[in-house]
Amino acid sequence: MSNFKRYLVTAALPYANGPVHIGHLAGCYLPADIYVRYQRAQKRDIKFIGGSDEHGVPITIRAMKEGVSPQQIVDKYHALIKESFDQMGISFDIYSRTSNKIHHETAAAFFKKLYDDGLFEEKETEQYYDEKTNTFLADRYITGTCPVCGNPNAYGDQCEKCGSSLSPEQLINPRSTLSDAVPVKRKTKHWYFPLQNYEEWLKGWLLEGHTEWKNNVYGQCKSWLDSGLQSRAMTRDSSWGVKVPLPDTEGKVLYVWFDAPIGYISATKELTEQWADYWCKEDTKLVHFIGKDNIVFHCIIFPAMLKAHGGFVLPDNVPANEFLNIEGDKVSTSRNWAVWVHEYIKDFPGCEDVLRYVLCSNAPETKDNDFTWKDFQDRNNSELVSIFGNFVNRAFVLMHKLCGGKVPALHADVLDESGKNLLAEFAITKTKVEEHLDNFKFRDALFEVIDLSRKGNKYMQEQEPWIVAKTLAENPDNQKLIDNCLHICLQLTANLAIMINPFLPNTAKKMLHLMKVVEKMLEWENAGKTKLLSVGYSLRAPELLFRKIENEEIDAQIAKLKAGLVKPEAGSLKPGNTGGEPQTSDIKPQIVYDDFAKLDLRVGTIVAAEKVPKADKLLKLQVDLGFETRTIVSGIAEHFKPEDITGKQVVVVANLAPRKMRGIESNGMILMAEDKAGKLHFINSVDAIDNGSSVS
Ligand code: B3M
Ligand code: ZN
Repeated sequence: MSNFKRYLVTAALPYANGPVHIGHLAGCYLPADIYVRYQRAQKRDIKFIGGSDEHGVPITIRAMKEGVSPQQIVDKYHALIKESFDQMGISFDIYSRTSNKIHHETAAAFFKKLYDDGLFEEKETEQYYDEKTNTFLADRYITGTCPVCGNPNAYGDQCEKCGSSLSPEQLINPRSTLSDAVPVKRKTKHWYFPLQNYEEWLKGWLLEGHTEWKNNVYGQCKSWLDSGLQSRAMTRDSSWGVKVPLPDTEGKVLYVWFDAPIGYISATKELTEQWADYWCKEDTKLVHFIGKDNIVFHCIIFPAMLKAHGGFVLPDNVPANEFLNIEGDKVSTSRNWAVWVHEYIKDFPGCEDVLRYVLCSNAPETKDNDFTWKDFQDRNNSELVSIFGNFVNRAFVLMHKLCGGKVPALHADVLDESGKNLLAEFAITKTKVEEHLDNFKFRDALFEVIDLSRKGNKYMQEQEPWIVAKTLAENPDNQKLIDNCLHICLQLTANLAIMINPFLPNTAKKMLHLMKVVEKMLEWENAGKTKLLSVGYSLRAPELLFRKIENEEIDAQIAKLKAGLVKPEAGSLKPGNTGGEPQTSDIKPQIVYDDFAKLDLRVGTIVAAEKVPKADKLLKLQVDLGFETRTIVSGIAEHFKPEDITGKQVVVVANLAPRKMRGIESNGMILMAEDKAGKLHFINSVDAIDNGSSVS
């Protein structure tokens, strides 16, 4: 471990075709960040590399569907993703993007070197082509009827209904998802990288040389290698991506999985002139943090590319995580079953560390795990608030009450066993945390830190300084017992700040503030020390580190998730939020008829309207639906006066899960039109319609 001079840590480059969700954080960015913060605290020479993956079919498809250019798509999502990472404290040294010039140059030069060395195979094949949109179609973008189960919406690579894996040729009535055209076969030439030539080398380097890798990673690699590798096309027909750097290759770009990992190299180049030290010197420890769907690319294909090119270090470890499900169901961006990071930050301002805590303590390190809002609440309320936060708070409250607001002395003459044991725990915990972090066991490491605070609570409970205080009149010497207890608890607080810092950096900062010490104290070498705060030093008044999370907040999140209210796009009208900037051309992702059929839309008449106190945007409406009158809270107060809208007819989403806003339960949502300027309008019908009529 220590024979490495420098560390290079990468986290997978997310596709810039949508926002990031908490599964992304748990799978890769959070563990990477914890690892990096820990190494930085150890004063290691380390670079943390990230960026957006801005090429590939998903981005061009998204652009086509939204009627904008791929550049517009990646600009929008790169900015959004970068901001989410910033706010969650993912402390990249650089967060770059693969549309940068330096990346195009680096990736093209890499390809050219392999080409010049004669390492590619050139092959002409027939591929499906959409003549309406002039695009070659990746298998995923062809649909048709499954020959196995008859599902009319099977994909060219797989039928999601029966699970059969397919090739486009097998589909009955194949159609392009882009234009509905019947795809035709066309000849095309591509450059293939013969992975089989690296099979023996990979077996030695990985299967024999890296038996220490996580089981899930090692196992996946082994099964790939055991079933034999094949040539893989490293170019594609597309106008979006890194142009193939060879003559007469108009309309051809590098395969996204060829260029994206090279993005780690280009971003390092962009970051520092010393980039080659990190990439080319053997005493660099290169670690790739990724999710499990990226294992083969990082453990087999990219290392083979690096090996073929020569001159680069190879990954020392690839600690991939499994997936995080949400409320028992797989994350699905198309079904909008996800908790979006930018939404979380809006809904729980100042609670970034809580999410970091929950995602780390429940990280899918060895198997898929489940995130539930209830568990989120429980972990916050019964661990962060009741154990860690409570310990620190009690130490501060009692120190102010019983020790004059200063760090009391430690009196060796009355120091008892439990005090000695707890002091010894500081260093023991430090060692355990180190061992876990060095082995990428983030949950276990975090558990040890929380456990140390649990021990602190237990110690305080046993010592009962508040009871001892009552004996002082009779026995003034007992102040020494109080001093010892609080001295130890405060030194423990300082240790907790250091050890929690990689996990919950904002919390560590707050603790520094309370203790009035500088950031330097957080250096890892200080962990385990028992004299971090000087005797007599006065500390600030207590402030709570964490707040309780209420049932209502959790219910609202569950309702929001279930009702599909969390939309990644701006511009949609939601209760309590009258749109962002309206984006007329920004059509949401396609839905199927079944999605639509779930909505129960009804006509209703607004029979009463009033302002919601202390909420500028909200009106509380009574809407007569014919069969009942509902209370609906709507974010339209800036657009209409209550008296102007009574009697108006509206379309109501009648089966939307109830949601509490400002303490009022809203039972549905009214629909309105929003113009370019963001102004809302009723869509009026000349005829009055019976309330309760359904709209479809
Ligand atoms: N963009 C795939 C993904 O987000 C891909 C990772 C690239 S890492 C070089 O799952
Ligand atoms: Zn099928």
